[in-house]
Amino acid sequence: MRAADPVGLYRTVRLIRRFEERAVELVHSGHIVGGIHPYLGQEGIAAGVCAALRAEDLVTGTHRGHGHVLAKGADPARTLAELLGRETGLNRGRGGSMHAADLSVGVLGANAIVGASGAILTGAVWARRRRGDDVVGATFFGDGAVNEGMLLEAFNLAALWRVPVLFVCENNGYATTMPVAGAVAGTITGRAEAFGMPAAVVDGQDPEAVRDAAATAVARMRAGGGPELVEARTYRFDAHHTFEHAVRLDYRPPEEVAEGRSRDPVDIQGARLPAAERAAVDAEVESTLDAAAEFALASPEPDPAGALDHLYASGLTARTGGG
Ligand SMILES: Cc1ncc(C[n+]2csc(CCOP(=O)(O)OP(=O)(O)O)c2C)c(N)n1
Repeated sequence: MRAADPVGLYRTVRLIRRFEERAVELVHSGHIVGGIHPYLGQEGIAAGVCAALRAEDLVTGTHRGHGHVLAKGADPARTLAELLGRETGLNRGRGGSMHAADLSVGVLGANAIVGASGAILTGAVWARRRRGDDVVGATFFGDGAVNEGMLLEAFNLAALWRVPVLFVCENNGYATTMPVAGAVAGTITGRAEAFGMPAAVVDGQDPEAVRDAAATAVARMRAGGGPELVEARTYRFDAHHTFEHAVRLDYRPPEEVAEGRSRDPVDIQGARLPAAERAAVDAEVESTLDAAAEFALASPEPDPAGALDHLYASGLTARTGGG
């Protein structure tokens, strides 16, 4: 678990920032195949929400999911190895960027299907509580998910069955190139309110504001309240996906990007620390990530003979084709 105090929050946002910047470099150098969806600019949301959770609580994330995985406490070295498709990765290189999971810290997985993470988490928390486990969950999704039937069905069942799930909308203003105003009728909080869920808007660039909003909701959920929604307003500093670094898409005015980038969660949180303490955390993060990169790059790729391993929890072997 990562700490919730000002230094701990700074360490988490800085770790995610530098992890993502290094991952982008590894895409450009050809070591990460297929590219990634960078979480740059949105770090304060994962850091703030996960700071309000306990180690045993559950989380699901999105295609832009490394920040959620790291904020919940996954090992950066094994997370990076997963992005690189290595046998030492969180999921032995089978999941990659968009499917990284670490059950040991309650991360049920990033998820490439827009809107799916909310349904998976609702079912998982419901099942664990029926078993008697004292857990709550948080699920992250973008503004692009708020019109997906699957997510709205999850809102309905979570509210009906009072499943303690914090629905966290990361509203970065765009779903790929589609602006929110062109896709979302009504409001995002209004969707939650329609199901009787408390809903709040929070500044997603301020890690402490996110932590406080999440902590308020989580305390109510632990006391027996049902699900809640937080809409964190944020801005994506980089591309939707690293493919945009090769094919520049013209959908965000430069002035808007400059203004969005001017509110940087790393700087907002960093300004709350004495300069020497901030520098010490920066150095610590750098050495953690140096070690992570060395570990990941030196790790072997999975043996192709094991391509069908781990497909079935029951241990059944997949058919190799041909009936
Ligand atoms: C069900 C589904 N529809 C479409 C896509 C293709 N797709 C991948 S990311 C994305 C945009 C998602 O936008 P948003 O939810 O706002 O998240 P952001 O990328 O801004 O973090 C889309 C449409 C998908 N992965 N899944």
